[in-house]
Amino acid sequence: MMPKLILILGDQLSHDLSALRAADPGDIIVMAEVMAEASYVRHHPKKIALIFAAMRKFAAELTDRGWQVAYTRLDDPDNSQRIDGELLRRAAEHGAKDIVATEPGEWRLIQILSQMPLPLRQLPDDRFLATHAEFEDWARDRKELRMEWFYRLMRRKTGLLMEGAEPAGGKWNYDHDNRKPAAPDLFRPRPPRFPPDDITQQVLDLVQDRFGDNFGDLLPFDYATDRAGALRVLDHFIEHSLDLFGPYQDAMLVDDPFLHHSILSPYLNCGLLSPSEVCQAAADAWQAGKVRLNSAEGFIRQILGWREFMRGIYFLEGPDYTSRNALDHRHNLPGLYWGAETRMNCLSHAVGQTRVHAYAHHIQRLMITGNFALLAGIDPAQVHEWYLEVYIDAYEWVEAPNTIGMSQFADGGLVGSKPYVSSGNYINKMSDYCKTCHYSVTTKTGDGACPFNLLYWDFLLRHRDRLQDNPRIGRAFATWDRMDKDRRDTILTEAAQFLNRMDAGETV
Ligand code: FAD
Ligand code: DLZ
Ligand code: SF4
Repeated sequence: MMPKLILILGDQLSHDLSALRAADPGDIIVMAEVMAEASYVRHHPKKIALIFAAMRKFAAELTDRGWQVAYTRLDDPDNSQRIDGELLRRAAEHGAKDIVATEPGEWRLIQILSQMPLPLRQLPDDRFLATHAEFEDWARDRKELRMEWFYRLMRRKTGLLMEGAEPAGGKWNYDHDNRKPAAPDLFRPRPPRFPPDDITQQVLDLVQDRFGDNFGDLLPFDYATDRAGALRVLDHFIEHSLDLFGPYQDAMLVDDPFLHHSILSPYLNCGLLSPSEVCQAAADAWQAGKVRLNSAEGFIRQILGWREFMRGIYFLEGPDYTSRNALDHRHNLPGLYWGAETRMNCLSHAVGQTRVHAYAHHIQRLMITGNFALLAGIDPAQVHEWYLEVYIDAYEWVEAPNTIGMSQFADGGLVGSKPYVSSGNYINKMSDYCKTCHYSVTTKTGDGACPFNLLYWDFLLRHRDRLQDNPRIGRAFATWDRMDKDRRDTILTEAAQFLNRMDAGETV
């Protein structure tokens, strides 16, 4: 029998992948490190290293299980440097006429695969908990798509944290017990680290050589690169961090980039862990009395709710979603996002840790880098590209709805019911950044005024027509209207001056 080709992409490293389940003995598994994928944006070097090292180790596991794997390394002389090119080359090599793939997580690659000159079946990616059809059915005829309602559907579907038809403890959402600031604590557990083995070291040398100029520090590299390591990270999180995840999930500290976060997105998103096993582990820990319910529920909601909801939106909205710009924002992304000096301590730290770890937690992404870009009116396409480049867990299906939708409101309110904007006050409440900042968070205008304070009003006023009737943000306009006219003029003048300095490339 003629063999089929079975494609496995760098973020599909799961042994129960639908394409693998469709494989017959004798089929050829195709995996390829290619420049087209490694350079469609200038990924953080740690992201490329994680994917290549994990791909090589996954391929070795498949070989051990008896599969025939045609693996292309980036520097193989015959590498066509494209996924479609490698499929065609392997098809010619093995006399294969059919290809089976699991649907990629990006429209760009779905289109490339659907234009192949050979018959290619794209199977559903059933590692997710909701199918496209389920999300479409849920979304159809709804005036507003709100994560909370979708999440309840998913709780019922999976039975996670359910007591019969009722949510465990009587409530669906325990967020009011969360959102506490954190104090520095030397004894807070750190995620496990994995010193590079030989395979990872070879990849690190390659990545240093080929992608060393991309933004971000390649070394030290201590992420896990196989399923066994990813499982250790999961166990460690459940054992040591989950119990306090809920209360401190919105907190930010200069000296602790990880706090009680799980750092599981790198592994979930490349396939080394499945969302259902991670959610189940958290539910089991609560059932065993090891962690509080508000933490287990808050954590499970991020995966069962937000992660699935974001994927649903990406596939519902189609390929043009990433070019939305509902607020018509046009400023260029300032150099401070690439590490140019800034006096804003919060941004300096959020970008700094992103450079080092290719990681920032949700509130840093949303309320520091995202908030500033939104307030300053940065072109959302540039913001989207930045997030896709700099984070180790960034793939378009999850990054785009978070950036274009939740963070930049560029979809006009599809993902979020209001723009996530705040003045410096929120940042001061939830972090220790302001204590050592050049700017003063309590100063609203004049010398040393925190830029978030100025830009917050400038943003609201620029979009007054759209926002003043929004029940979640409209009240701010009453505060503005009560302000003294001179003060209002000063705020808007100083905000404009700030943006001019930013656009001119001055240190702000
Ligand atoms: P934890 O705080 O421990 O949360 C547990 C898990 O929940 C995460 O691993 C993740 O899988 C899931 N999760 C939490 N929030 C979200 C969310 N909003 N959307 C989807 N999943 C979520 N997440 C990505 O996985 N890839 C991205 O490219 C990405 N880009 C983002 C861009 C912006 C502008 C914002 C605001 C958020 C983005 N997120 C992204 C969501 C979130 O910030 C990360 O999932 C989270 O910080 C990953 O760290 P963690 O594993 O320690 O998460
Ligand atoms: C992100 C990425 C990178 C950096 N490199 C590769 C690669 O060389 N080969 C591969 O198969 N996949 C890679 N990936 C992941 C793909 O870009 C990813 O499958 C798509 O973006 C869809 O999510
Ligand atoms: Fe950021 Fe303003 Fe606080 Fe400085 S004072 S850290 S700019 S919020």
